Amino acid sequence: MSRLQIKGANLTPRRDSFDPIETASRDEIGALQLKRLKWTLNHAYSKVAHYKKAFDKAGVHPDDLKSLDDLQNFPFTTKDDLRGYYPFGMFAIPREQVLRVHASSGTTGKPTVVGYSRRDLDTWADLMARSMRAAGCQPGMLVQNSYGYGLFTGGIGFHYGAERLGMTVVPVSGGMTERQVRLIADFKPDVIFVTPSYLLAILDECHAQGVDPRQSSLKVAMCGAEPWTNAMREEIEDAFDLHAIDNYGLSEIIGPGVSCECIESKDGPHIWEDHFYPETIDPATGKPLADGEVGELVFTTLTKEAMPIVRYRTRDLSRLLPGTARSMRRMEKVTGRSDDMMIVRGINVFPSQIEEIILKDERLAPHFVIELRRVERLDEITVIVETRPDADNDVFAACDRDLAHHIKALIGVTASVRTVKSGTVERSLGKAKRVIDLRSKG
Ligand code: DLL
Repeated sequence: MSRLQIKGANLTPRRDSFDPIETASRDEIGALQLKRLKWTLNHAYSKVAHYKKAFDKAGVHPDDLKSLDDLQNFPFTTKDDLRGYYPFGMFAIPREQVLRVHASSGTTGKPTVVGYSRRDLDTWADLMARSMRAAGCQPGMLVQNSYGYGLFTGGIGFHYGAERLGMTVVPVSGGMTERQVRLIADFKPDVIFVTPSYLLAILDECHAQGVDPRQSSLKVAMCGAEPWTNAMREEIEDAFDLHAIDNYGLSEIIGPGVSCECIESKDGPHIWEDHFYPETIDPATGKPLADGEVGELVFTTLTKEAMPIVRYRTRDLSRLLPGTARSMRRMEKVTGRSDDMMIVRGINVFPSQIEEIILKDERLAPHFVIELRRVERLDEITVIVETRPDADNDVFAACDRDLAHHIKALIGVTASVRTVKSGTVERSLGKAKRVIDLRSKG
């Protein structure tokens, strides 16, 4: 059966439903970007104290931008810059005209607060609706929205986008996994919006309740908000017999809706370049990289009124690729952040590399955490991974040995492995926490 006809539905969107810019020429896109970039730099410089100071210090003025390449001369914005103006100091319009704020979870230090004008909220809903259409959603479909509602941009961002497209939204939010499974059975949603790791928790619960996930009504899962590999995509698609579509975003830029995969190609998210200008840089030197080279993603907003952002360093590692299903450029699926990277005896290790290796072993489940310890000034990692529920009781020692061997062979690091019983590793309700850093504890 063709992947595009899972459960009998042809989900490829009709070209006449696209926004015109989705099929515009590169010249048209570039011209629009330049016009909007000039506006953004002027808006930021004249309305936000931080940008006035930062541009002046770097010796640049918005009028210096004559071409898109000139953006390279402007300073970066970092999370620390935003934190320094906590809570509302980065707003470019009076607080009274900001209709909504969201904030990052702030697990490390102060949260970062972001604000939206009426026009920003409208743009956001439009871009979410565009993303959903690209993912195979259609007006009239029913969607279970299992992203968390609240300060996190996932739940509410998806909610308004789905309404904008004309879908029926079930705003269940994250958590209460038993109820998630019951609602899937009772309401028969076509689509679920959810983090990939929480979708795995829902899968476990289906098994626990004796529900066959492949018989569910779900045709599409829009997964994002955390790194996940193509191996994980296959795992999810096979388990539920649906299309798992990647969508990417971050609150500082708008939330979800920065980029989204198209169901007909599933080859990395297309960046909605009419609203966000992407660059990649060498994370060590800050030097711009050419398209195709892997580096840190940097985004500049092109239309945001309440909180314009110039050259935001995302810490996400990816590369820019030419458009396929749309003329806007794609980004390679983000499977790691520079701050997730562990350096173990000189070797860079990302949780996603471990995920890929685990998923190749049929005895193991995709539930794992990595403990990082420092022993005599050297970092050591322990991978704690679950067996599949149907695995034999005597496989543990062999799994420990085999996974350690594959990690050594494929990544080059020595890892200890502890294989544990199904259900032992804590499940996430939203973004999974893969690395437990115990280094300060000796
Ligand atoms: O996670 C926005 C979002 C919500 C995107 C729902 C998609 C779906 P933040 O909480 O600000 O915003 O976290 C942003 O999450 O810099 C990435 O490191 C990571 N991330 C988001 N989407 C993806 C993805 C939302 N598809 C941070 N793949 C980003 C990999 C992702 N990482």
